[in-house]
Amino acid sequence: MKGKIALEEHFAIEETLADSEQFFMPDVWRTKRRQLLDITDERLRRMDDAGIEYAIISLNAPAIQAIPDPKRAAEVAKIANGTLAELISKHPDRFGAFAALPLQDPEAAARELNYCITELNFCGALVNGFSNLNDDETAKYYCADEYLDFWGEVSKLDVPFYLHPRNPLLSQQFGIKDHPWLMGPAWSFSVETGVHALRLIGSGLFDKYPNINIILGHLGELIQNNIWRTSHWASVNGRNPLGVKAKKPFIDYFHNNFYLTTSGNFRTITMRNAIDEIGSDRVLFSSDYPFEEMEEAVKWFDNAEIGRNDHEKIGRHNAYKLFKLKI
Ligand code: GRE
Ligand code: ZN
Repeated sequence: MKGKIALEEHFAIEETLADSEQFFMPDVWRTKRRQLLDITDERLRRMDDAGIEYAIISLNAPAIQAIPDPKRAAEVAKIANGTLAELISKHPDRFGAFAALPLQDPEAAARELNYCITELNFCGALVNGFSNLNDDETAKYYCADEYLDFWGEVSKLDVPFYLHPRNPLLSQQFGIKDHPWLMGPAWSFSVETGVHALRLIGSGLFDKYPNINIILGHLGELIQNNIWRTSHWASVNGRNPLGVKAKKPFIDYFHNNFYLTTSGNFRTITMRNAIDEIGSDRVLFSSDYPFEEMEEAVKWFDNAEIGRNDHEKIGRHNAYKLFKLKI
């Protein structure tokens, strides 16, 4: 399929590059490093070959979210967003951008988002899970009341918020102790991100701002497989026994406020499950380059046994509509 749009596609700046090194053997890292720093050379050629017309680029992980000093986090976010705007400026028909946000300081994050959307023409924000504040063992999740004004800005600007994975805090890693392979994309990324998304639902955020759209990668970070059961127990007959603030069953918010992408999860039965659960209007193609290979994503997606209309919707149309693109 030609004309695909992809939206979990990463780059890095010198200040954040090292965050991705841990996931690769040294010889592979040399290649990934080069690919993270490139936007318009190898990446663009491979997009042409893969039938990806347009990619929305975002910073690598955890990057800004793991900078404990809020001032420095805001500085590096500004550098990343400015660099990205400059790098894609000659190819407005091929690249869009997600803002990196210093959510250690909700006001600074709201300001940066506003600037990126209104001045730099960005498509939304991509945030790598919770933010460390002041030290490596503090996690700020965005379900907290102090983030309500930030979400007000997201709602007002009416742009999607991509909740991208990061690893859990060291102190939360007991279950994976001595099994380091469970960290990162193999398992922990999804659990951490899924929990954060459920926290947003339970906080009642989507009752206050019903137009907020959260995007989850990796075909739903495990939530889609369990949402009925989560909803069944967390929303027990509206009795609210567990401090849930959300007014409706969890599954309603999942269906109305979430989009899922295929990033790094190239499995047809999982995509079909996503289509069945959330609807083919809310599933979007993505690759997760350069952490995954665009060619593998595309070969899988283009040949996956789903309806032709679904290929069009998931490969292009849904993103076109969600981001109000004019390419
Ligand atoms: C990602 O961005 O999703 C990612 C990483 C590092 C390793 C694998 C991966 O940031 O999918
Ligand atoms: Zn990613």
